[in-house]
Amino acid sequence: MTDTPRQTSTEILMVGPLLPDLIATLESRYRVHRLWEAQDPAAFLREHGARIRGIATSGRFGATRELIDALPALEGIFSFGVGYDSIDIEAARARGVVVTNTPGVLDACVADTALALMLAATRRIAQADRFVRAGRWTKEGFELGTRLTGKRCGIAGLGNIGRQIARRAEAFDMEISYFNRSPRADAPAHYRYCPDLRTLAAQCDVLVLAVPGGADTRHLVDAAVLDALGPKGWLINIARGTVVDETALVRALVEGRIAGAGLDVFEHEPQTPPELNAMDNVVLLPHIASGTHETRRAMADLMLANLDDWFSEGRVHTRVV
Ligand code: 8YV
Repeated sequence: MTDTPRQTSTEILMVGPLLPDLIATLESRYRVHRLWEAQDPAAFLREHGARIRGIATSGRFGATRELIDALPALEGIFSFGVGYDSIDIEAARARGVVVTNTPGVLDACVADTALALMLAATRRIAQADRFVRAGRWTKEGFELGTRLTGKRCGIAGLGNIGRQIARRAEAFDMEISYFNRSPRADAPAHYRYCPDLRTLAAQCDVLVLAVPGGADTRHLVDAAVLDALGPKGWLINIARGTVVDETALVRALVEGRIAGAGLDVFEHEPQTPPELNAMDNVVLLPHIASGTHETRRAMADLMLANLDDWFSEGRVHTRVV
């Protein structure tokens, strides 16, 4: 993070705690209000809301219409993360408020995590680790896993992250098919396009979700898609919990209608369905796909560049609206 002159008269509202380094940098440059520490957020907004010109937030904390409406001087919402489904984009657009996110810088790490989940689930890596730690190796053999190399990989959402997942899966000799709103002209010719998700699920061994969250993709993966994936199929989700009907997923796993799953995201984070916590064919991560020192730093730098350049020059780098 580079130093810029202190601009402490500009007031920023931070919705929830971002990285400590990022908070420190923002506090050295702006007058930052910590909404999550306010005992009565509504009273806090009534008192300070009229002076706040920027919101600093993330995919986790978002920005509701109610919050946007409570800030009459708001110019911009600066989010730490690529997904903006938790930000009310229509409310921002209606008010002419700029919204920025952090695309590009996290694609590689998120794709790495997708591959880690694919391997961990099919090869039972987390389960094998638990087996050794429990001292069971000295007494019994460990169950065989499923080979990943050479299997068919179906990717829902061939955006920048989906593309990086496909490249990595190809290194495991996997055949690539994808579902997208429309075929991607820039996709390699040997990637097969599937116009509907159920067909893709029926034609792959591992279905990886890399679509954006939000109303358009809510419960895209339902019981019918899971049944198309079938008892030998694996579901990997590094997108958003809302993309999957979690009740249908739990039922499919309990009934053995799919082989297993690798999940970084959930419908009601940080809650995970208790049934899944007890299953060995499921790998559960606490939403860490972009969680490396390098990538989180790059996300913080990009978010700061958007925020600083907006308040000093009236321009941003990665604008959503
Ligand atoms: C972050 C993410 O963990 O970029 C996203 O959309 O979900 C993750 O990279 C998140 O933004 C932090 O809340």
